[in-house]
Amino acid sequence: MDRRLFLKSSLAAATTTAFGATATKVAWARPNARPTLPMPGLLDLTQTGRLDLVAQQGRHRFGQDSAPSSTFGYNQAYLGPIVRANQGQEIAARILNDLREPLATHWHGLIVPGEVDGGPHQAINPGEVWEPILPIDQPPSTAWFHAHTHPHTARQVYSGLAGVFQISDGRDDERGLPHEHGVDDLTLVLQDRRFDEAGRLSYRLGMFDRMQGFRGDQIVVNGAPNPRSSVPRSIVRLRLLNGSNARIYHLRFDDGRPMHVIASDSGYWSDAVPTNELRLAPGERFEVLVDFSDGRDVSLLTGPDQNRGGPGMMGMMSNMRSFTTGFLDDDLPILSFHPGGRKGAIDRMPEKIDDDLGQPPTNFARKRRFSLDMMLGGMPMGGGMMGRGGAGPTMGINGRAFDMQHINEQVSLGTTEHWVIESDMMMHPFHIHGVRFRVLADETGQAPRLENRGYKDTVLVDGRAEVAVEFTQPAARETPLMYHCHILEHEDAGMMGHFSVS
Ligand SMILES: [Cu+2]
Repeated sequence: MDRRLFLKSSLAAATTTAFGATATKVAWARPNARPTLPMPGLLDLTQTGRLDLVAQQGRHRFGQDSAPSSTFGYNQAYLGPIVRANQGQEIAARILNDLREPLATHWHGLIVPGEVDGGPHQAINPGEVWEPILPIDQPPSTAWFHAHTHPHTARQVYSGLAGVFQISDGRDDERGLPHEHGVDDLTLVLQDRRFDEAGRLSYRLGMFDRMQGFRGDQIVVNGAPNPRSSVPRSIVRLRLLNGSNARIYHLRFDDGRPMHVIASDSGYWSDAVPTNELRLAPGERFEVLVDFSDGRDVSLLTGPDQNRGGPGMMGMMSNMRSFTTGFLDDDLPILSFHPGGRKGAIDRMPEKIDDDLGQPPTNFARKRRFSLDMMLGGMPMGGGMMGRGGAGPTMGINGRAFDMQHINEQVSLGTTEHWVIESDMMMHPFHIHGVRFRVLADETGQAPRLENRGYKDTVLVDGRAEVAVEFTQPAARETPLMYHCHILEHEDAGMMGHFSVS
């Protein structure tokens, strides 16, 4: 065999081993073949107060010409409906697990007691039903729900078990916000995926995926790769959810036009704040307004995700680094917008959105420290890193992998605490269940960066983040609340803990 050919084929084999599937750009990604943006139906609970979900297996075609993929979804083949409830409602939910494996369904962003939170302690068996009552007692926001079955969260979410949960107070007109679902109010679930040659969804974990979290080379929006969307020539609201397993998005428009941020995870900001780039970590949500009144076509892109590990991890894995360049270093198209002839309801950018957020709390009942640890055991490619019987690396918090039987922290109900979260080697999005918090400090070392203004439930820890957490919901030891890294492969590998509140 010719030496260059030999090198090329052994490189391809090594890449396949390291990543699982090779990165295949499929034909249906051509711009002229781009699908129309799907918009899941709105399941409006504001009159009924009842939420019926069936977790089911399905077959979903990601592109028009692609072979069907085996997927999971809630009430549909892939993803779930967009659920809308009103602030002050009590929702009677009923979730039937029609899969052939256990499933826990967590309400990410709902500030509810531990016994209805849907963490790993509340997994239901195939054929069984879970009926939590959800008190919706929090400000309007874009939350979501997704699989949280330990240690299968990453695969289950990747397969499609996620949906959006909007909380409304019916005051969008007063705020001057667009609110016609699917017209000038678009909910966008951003996910990166890999596909095989036939366009079928692929989730084969290589070593890098276990270490750094799984990243795909194509961005799928609401289940369609790189779609196109017709929008009115006016102000349009985008509700953005990062529903990816590990990718951090750096969102921007290809013509540089601003996004005006009006809300983050847990509610509105006081003012619409313009920015040209928005960082969106796994689990985070933002609502932005975009002005399409000039009628010009424009595309939303994401810049490279650099979260591949710092010097420590890269030193250890440096001989493999060349395999991770390539698709991770490129801009990726997400979604193109095509303003049509019609004008929407809102043609003026609102300035004031909601009440002043006020300063974060300064009085704390307690301070706790959490270090997010990739416990690699100092053995490159060896036993330590491939612990857990060779299934992958072990990860933990404060040196300890998640243990269903061991409650890590006990918190007093009604208190506010100061949590300091630290990371090395990589950035980790840290999510706390059943609460909202304010970010006191982050990697900027001064005032928190734009993304960390406002109330949140997930914060990207780049070295260090400090948050002020309000504990308003009880959680018994049998049904504790969770805190964890939202890189789902890290969570499954043990970077998670749980706490009771009483
Ligand atoms: Cu992590």
